[in-house]
Amino acid sequence: MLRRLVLVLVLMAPIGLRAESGLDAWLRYAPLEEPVARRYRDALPAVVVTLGTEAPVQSAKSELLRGIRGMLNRNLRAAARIPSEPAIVIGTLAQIRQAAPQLAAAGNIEGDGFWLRTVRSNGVRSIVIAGDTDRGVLYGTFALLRKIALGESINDLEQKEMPYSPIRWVNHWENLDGSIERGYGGRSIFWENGKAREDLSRVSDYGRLLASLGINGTSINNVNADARVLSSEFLPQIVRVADALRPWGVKVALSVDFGSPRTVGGLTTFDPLDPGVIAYWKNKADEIYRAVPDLGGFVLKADSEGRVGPSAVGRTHADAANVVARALKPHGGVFFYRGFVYDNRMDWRNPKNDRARAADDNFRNLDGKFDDNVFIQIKNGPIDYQVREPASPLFGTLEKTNQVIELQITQEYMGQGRHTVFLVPMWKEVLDFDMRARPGMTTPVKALVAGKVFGRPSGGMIGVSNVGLDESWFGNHMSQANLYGFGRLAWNPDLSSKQIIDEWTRLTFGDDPKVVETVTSMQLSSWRTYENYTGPLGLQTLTDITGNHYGLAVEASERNGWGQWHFADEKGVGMERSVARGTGFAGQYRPDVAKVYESVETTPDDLLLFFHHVPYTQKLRSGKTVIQYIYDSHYEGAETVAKYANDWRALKGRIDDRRFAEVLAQLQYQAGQAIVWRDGVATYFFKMSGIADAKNRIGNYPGRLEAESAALKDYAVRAVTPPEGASGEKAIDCPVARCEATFKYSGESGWRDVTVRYFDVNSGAAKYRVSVNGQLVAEWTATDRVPTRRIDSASSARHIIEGIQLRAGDEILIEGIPEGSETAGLDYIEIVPTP
Ligand code: GCV
Repeated sequence: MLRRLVLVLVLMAPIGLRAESGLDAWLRYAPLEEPVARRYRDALPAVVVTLGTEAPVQSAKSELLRGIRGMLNRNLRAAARIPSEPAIVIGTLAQIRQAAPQLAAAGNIEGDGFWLRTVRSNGVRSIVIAGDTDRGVLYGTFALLRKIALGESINDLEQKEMPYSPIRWVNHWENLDGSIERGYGGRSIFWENGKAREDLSRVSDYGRLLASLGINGTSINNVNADARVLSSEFLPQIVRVADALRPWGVKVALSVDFGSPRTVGGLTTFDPLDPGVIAYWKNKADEIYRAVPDLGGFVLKADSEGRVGPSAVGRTHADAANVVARALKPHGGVFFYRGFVYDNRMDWRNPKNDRARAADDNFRNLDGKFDDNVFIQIKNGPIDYQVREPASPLFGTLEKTNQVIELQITQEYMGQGRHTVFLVPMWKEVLDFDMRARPGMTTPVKALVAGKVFGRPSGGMIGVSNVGLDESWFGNHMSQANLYGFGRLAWNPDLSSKQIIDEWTRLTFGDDPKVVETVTSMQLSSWRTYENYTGPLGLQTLTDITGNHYGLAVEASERNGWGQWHFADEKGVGMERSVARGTGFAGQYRPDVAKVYESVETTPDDLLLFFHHVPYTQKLRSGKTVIQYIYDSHYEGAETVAKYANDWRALKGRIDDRRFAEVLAQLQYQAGQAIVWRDGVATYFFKMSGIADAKNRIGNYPGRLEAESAALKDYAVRAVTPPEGASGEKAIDCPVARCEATFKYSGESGWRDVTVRYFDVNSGAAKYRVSVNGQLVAEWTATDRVPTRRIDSASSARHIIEGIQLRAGDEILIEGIPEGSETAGLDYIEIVPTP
């Protein structure tokens, strides 16, 4: 349905700006407005000199040519020697010192950093892009192009930048068959049918995006690893992908399976202390490095969600990590050992059990036992990418072990590319959070993971990206801001969310002030908005935890071993994690932080229910009760998304038609889903608590007529599971070839908008036809793709028919025509005055 709607909107749009697919993301190099372009043309030399022949430096040169051609409509002349006229000179500092000492200033650059300078020598003005490494040259080039695209002056350049930390990587959870675990932008750019894709041009495009942000490494297969990646036969496939990324300075890493010595190595064990296993890892690393000498290293998910790990053979995580790390060490490789180790079969009846404790419990006693090329890769929060979590205590625990933070760019629990949620503000809260890990200094997470607090040799940030073959990369143009923001923060975590989104918006959609204002304010508020309707106060995302992680299912987290419990009952809600009364999780933090989380009074409202079980009548700092906050935040969230869609609509003609239409469709869909969440969560808690909404909104939906109360021909009424997935807890579906539901309008006469709330499951393409007094007013086919085959909140969709003249007694007939396993389900219609 959504795709059709997009197509219709595209066709209807007036001829405007050229249609853009989103493929170039923030590297569009759109032509600059004439007076601005002229200024840059005057300031820029006509020649570009490239010192060095290394692939990233050559990429820098071609990128510069491409960018200047796109933005300024000028073709720079490429040269290998410094001319006597003004030139842009690009190379490493060492190369520049050798070829043109007059252009190199005293001083140094470190760690993939760059230096942009305007140099006047012998009356000639040059622009020098110097890098510490080849990568630095590339990063400096992208920085110069960004400055031009953002309209910043390049007249007297003196800008030196060094990244905050050496590890700025992304991970990909891509399976060798081309599917992606938790990917929402189509099939894998790397793999197809067990091999690297024939055409790897999208990998190269992706490398370019990564390089523009300073990202220098990526793993290319799922952490739920297929052991085949380590087989000798597969090696040529890895070589091909590494070749496609190398020109962009992006190293490749592999996710490995800890059982590989046995599953593909022909051994009888994978015990890391077994001499045969030690030899297996060493020989394997040697073999891979012979083919890919610049391989970044390995990533491992062990003892987690069914993956084998050292516990199966009575060894520690340190034993496991060090054996693999020692195999990588001679080649300069690093080993990321994921801190995401937990038991997903925990007994929920034991009030001391707590999944949040797992990372710290597993690694605390091993601090100092890991080799120096091992990194514990720690998710931002102690659970699993929920809409709000505190920073993982493990960041503050490890002193003698390297660590990196793992952030999730792909929006697994955050609306899966169907909801716009800009995650940078959330990441910043964690990165800036002071863990109080060392007396006498501030110890924010960003400094801890960079190794700056305890003097570790290295550290950094890893983002789970999972882009796909869709031209928009993520299935939603707005989601690109998360990859952009991740990269910018990995380079410099001190940038503000505002600055990042401002840059991204202008690079992605242009400089029109109304566009910039609309997009930036939407993006900046979008995380809070999403939290408002999916899981406020630290409840975590109230989604289908054991299923698709997308739709609403408040109790899916409960009474199972996955440990994402919120323990809502008649009296109260929240998980008690204090030391005094709960699981003791709060005590895993350093004392100053632990004290804050220990008591209800000092825990911030946003995390209250993460740390404490409280009565629904518990007052928040605002004076509002917890239950009223749950109601209000859901209404507020849904209203805000409706406003996003309206605000976006006002940008028509200011953004190219294609992206305008696609984002509009996405926001309208999100606005519809936010209502489903609002109604479902509010009803659930109303039923559970028995406490009325002070504004009396629950169950009172102006103009809503339930499908189960319509006059039905062949449609059958059915209960929906979980009940909060449908209005009135019921829906109707059609067990035969064609069914009818007739609604009688009993309101005043006038122009009305009619919303039809139906169910669009992913196993068919049912048709709907709507007539008023026998006159057809709308018809559509339900072909949207959402991750459910069931009639539930995830498949809940809406079709709005605007401007119908209705009089009391008019009959609205909906015909449902099932197709495949899609039964033309209906939830309700809602009739409201046309605005
Ligand atoms: C790759 C969550 C996700 C899984 C993912 C896992 C992980 O549980 O739902 O899909 O597995 O995290 O990070 O390993």
